[in-house]
Amino acid sequence: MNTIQSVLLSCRKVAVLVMGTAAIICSSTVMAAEAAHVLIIQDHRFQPAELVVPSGKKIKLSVENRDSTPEEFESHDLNREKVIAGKSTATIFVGPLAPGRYSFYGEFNEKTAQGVIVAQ
Ligand SMILES: [Cu+2]
Repeated sequence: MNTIQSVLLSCRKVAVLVMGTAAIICSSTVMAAEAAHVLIIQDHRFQPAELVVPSGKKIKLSVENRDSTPEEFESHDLNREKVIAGKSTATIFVGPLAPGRYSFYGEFNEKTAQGVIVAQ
């Protein structure tokens, strides 16, 4: 085996080790971070209008606006506001939340876009 082959072989071993480490890091991250809770905006309404989430955990909300017009996710209870362009998805992190009900609404269509997050 010449030096170049030896180096290549070492590199391959390192690469495998690095990939193994990355895989371990990835899987622990997946375990720590819960899947996103999906809220859909359609016809200026939130679906579901009542979203149940676990209390005491950081919550990732994936808010998909299927309308062609922008909407603003607004919640005084959660201290969050975020504009979501039409036909796009935004991620909003909330919590960890104490058990309870946290209302939110779409500021641009407040009459119809109403919802509540229930932490339990
Ligand atoms: Cu969850």
